[in-house]
Amino acid sequence: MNRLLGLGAAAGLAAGVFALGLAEVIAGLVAPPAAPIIALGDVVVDNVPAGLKDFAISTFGSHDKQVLLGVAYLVAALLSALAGVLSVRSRTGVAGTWLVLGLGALAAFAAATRPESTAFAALPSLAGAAAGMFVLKTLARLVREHQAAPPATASRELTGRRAALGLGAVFAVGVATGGIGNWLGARLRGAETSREAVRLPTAADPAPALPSGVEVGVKGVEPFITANDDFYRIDTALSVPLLRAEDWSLRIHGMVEQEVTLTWDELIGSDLVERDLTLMCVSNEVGGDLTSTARWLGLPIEPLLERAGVDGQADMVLSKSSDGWTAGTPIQALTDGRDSLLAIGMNGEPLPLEHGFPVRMVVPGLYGYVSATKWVVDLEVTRFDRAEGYWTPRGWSALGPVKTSSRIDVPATGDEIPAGKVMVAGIAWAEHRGIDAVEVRIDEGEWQPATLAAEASVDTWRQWYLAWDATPGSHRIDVRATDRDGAVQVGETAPPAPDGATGWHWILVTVT
Ligand SMILES: Nc1nc2c(c(=O)[nH]1)N[C@H]1C(S)=C(S)[C@@H](COP(=O)(O)O)O[C@H]1N2
Ligand SMILES: [Mo]
Repeated sequence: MNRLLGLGAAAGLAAGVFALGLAEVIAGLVAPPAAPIIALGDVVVDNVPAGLKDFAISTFGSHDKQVLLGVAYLVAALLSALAGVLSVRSRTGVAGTWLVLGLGALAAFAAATRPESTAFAALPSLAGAAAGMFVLKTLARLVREHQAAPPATASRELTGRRAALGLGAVFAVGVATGGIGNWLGARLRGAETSREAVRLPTAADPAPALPSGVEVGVKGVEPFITANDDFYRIDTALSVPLLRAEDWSLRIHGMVEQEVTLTWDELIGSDLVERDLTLMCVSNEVGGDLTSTARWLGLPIEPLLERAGVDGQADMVLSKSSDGWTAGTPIQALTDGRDSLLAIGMNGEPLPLEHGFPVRMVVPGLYGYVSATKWVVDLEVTRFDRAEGYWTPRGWSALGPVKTSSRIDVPATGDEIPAGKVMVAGIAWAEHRGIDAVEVRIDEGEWQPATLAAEASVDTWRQWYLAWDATPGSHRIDVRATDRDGAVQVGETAPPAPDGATGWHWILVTVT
């Protein structure tokens, strides 16, 4: 009996892989986000309680999506095995078939009700489920035939070989089609090809030269400019939106005198500016690494809004991505002269696909969740009392100015360091206000002024260091920053939700 159940579970697993693989290929052909695991995962992402999302980001950071997908595949594997067990236990195996159909229908429903869903969204899951039901029935029959054959007979051996062959073949085909489906999906959308063909124009208004000394030259401190591959990534997109630049356009509408549609050709032919700007995630914990700086190339948003003619009653721009994510940005932050951009370039390259290719928003001074819309395709001029961004109904503040803060990069908690001169160093930020001072204290003693690196602009983070004469023993080191408005970094600890973490970052080191 145990052996029967084991074989049943294996048959279920093989059928599950086959069904998902086939669904993946069809999704690759019609719509990548309609793949069953992606569609169901998207529903989970959009509906998890704020606390759980917060936990996932603080625990897994930029890898939260891989973890979620891993869990989803594990659940799918367990349910497939269950379907297999159910289908070998009875002659008809009807319960297993129903389970597969139910899961397929659920995924089809999820895919069909997504904001970016197309007419064919239900197809991958339904076709996958149908194929899965058929394959599972066949495998279950082979398994039952094998179990029914009298032990130690030729027929026992033959049916066993047949069942093993069937299982292996179905499994292998499933894995192969899954891989092909993914690849096909990306190829057919042509996003990567489109990106490779983009030639960024030189900026009409280049970034000001970096002053010498924006880096303090202490090993272990975050580089001033983050390489694209190291740039933190946070978004709700389980499957990265695959847009082609040449198809892109942005619609500006709502409380405006006249709708404006901006095409890619117009955008890339416009006078572009280049700026170094630091991006910060509201989910960043005290001491966290959900912040990066890049040199962005883009079109200023303010003149675009002027062209549309913004109604005096409007106070928000609701920006929307191709996959339906939204951010609500105060119009003031887009029209007060700061470098709010529709960015197309990141450190001299077209935006990487995961960072919003072909076009994203970047607004100095605001957390990403209320401003930095990637894959942006729509700007609706509206009011905060009429519309809200994606995270607001999920427990996050409608407004998200970045809080003045600082972080110790070296040494790190747990480090053992020899007594004598030790460089304590890190970064501080108060985007769009600027950092005026950073102070460090040892063992909760007097605050001592740290030396600040040169300031690139008020919109970027600033490095700092303090030469500390370390004495043997264990020590606690705290840091706090003061911004140009004279506001000192808040010392009371608060979690990221609803509008950004507070508290001083501190570390514990042992000096020998
Ligand atoms: N389309 C879309 N844009 C988005 C998000 C998202 O989930 N979807 N997340 C925002 C958040 S919360 C942050 S912090 C920044 C992160 O940008 P990055 O991934 O390029 O670092 O993107 C913002 N733009
Ligand atoms: Mo974020």
